[in-house]
Amino acid sequence: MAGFQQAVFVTTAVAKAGFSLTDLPELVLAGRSNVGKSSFINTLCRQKSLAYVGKRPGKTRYINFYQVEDLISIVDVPGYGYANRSKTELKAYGTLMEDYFNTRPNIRAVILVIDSRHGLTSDDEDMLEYVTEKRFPILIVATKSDKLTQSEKMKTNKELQLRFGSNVILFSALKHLGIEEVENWIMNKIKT
Ligand SMILES: Nc1nc2c(ncn2[C@@H]2O[C@H](COP(=O)(O)OP(=O)(O)O)[C@@H](O)[C@H]2O)c(=O)[nH]1
Ligand SMILES: [Mg+2]
Repeated sequence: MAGFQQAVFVTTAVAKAGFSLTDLPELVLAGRSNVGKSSFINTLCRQKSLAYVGKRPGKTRYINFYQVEDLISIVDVPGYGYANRSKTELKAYGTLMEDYFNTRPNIRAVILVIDSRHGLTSDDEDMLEYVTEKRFPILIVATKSDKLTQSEKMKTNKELQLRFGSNVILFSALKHLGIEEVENWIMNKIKT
């Protein structure tokens, strides 16, 4: 497996009817809005603009489906924790997420992308609880680690490892750190 270089964008879904028709093993990417999910996808797939990277904290309301050859489907679900969401928007978000998690039989693992500077926020804890209940393998990717000093990195790593064991990887899209570890983790969970 020569990495995820051959990834392509498949489709964007605003609702259940638009979900990708693939039956490939599926990897879900979840995280707060603006945490660096799009940058993570681009870095993992060694592409500059496969996924849209926002300049300002954005409201990505849609589910984006990507595919790596005939191996794996990568699904970027909408970022949460965006402050100025109306009740209607929050309800639509909940429906879309429920529809996604309840209708996809091939989900193999969930990557929860967090900000390495902040650890898990209460929104992250909610998401973690949600996917833990569904019994998916979970990887914590702590991104933007380039913003940490060496000693902060060690401290963060230690804290996260105490809780999540080997299912933690410090990552940086900017410095391209953690890519191989992530690839290995994914391949281990995907192969059956
Ligand atoms: N320093 C640094 N900035 C990052 C990193 N990953 C993402 N960013 C920045 O964080 C902002 C949000 O990134 P984006 O990938 O669009 O986040 P998303 O909303 O979770 O998809 C952008 O300004 C990125 O350039 C990283 O590893 N290091
Ligand atoms: Mg994004």
